[in-house]
Amino acid sequence: MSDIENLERDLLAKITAAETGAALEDVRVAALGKKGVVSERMKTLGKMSPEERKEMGPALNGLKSRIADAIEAKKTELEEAALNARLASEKIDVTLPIRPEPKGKIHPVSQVTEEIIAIFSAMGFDVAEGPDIEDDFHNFTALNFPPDHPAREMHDTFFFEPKEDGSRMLLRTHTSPVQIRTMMSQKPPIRIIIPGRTFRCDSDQTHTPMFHQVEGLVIDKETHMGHLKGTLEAFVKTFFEISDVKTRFRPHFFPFTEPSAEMDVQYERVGNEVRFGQGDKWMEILGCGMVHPNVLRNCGLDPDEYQGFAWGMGVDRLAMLKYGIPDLRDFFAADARWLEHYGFDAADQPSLWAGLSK
Ligand code: 2U9
Repeated sequence: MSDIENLERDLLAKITAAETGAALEDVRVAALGKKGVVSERMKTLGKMSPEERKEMGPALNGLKSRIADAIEAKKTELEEAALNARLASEKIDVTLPIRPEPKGKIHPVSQVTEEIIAIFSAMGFDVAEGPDIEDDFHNFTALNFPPDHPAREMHDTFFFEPKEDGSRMLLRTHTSPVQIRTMMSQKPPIRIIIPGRTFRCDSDQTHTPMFHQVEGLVIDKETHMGHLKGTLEAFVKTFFEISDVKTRFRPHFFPFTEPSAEMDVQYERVGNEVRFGQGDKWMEILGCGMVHPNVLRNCGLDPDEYQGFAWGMGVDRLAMLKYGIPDLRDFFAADARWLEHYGFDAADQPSLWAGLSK
């Protein structure tokens, strides 16, 4: 057997024996590196006679390329083996029950917020968010509040200390500034809902200084009250999980919508329980209206081209109504026993296909 055949057999045996990428790299350097055995042999070609070179040239080139191919093939084999080993070791059985049992519950406010997001997401709405600390323009002026509107006064709004220029930042009294920011930065069509904390200087059995809202906004061409009614009626049916329910829209006033309305839902009280979709009483659920032309103009939109509707609802109150929770103040008392009773399982994410609430 020729010298080259012996060398090839020796190198192929070393390649086969390499068990790791590092060992294989050592074999490669020892064979094909600058001072490797094959490279050293190649260097001898220059000193050979033309006849010798004619024979040894192709033989050495063939050896070099077969060794390089064998190293490449072995490299792929080692990588595949490593990946398979990793996949086998990281295998998990997702059908196993959670152990230990999860501790803690999802707060009804978080649960109801997620339910509302699930419903409007299915209708094609995006979720938008914005800062809790706002300026007067985004919280009031852009929303068509006149300069002397009572809601700007100290008894309603938490103001910060005035800045050097006399302007005062404030804790947003509603999530509506987020709609203003969205309209000023995005081109219609806009379909958003805005869940978030809001703040008003108010505290009694039915009011807390911090509460939660979800507001919504649709801006498009040729939007009208029919779209508003259809959207909100569909929401109420899905949220309260009733297929048939009467609603009524009572005229109201908000500076940012014209016309404005409050939406009432038919209900009946059975013992301590509120049952929606039956009876002859009316419960106010949310406020709504067509976006005021001044608000559109304040955001750089032409009211002759674009119209829209908006609504706002209190999440805390909706949670009390849906889940029969009697006192609002308990929501924020951080009482673990209350949460154990009224809270929700973390594994039960609300969705329209798997059920909104368990
Ligand atoms: C823009 C234009 C219009 C949002 C709206 C209401 C009606 C409303 C209350 C419900 C219960 C607040 O939590 S609550 O006390 N909200 O009645 N909100 S229309 O209208 C907007 C918002 C933004 C640019």
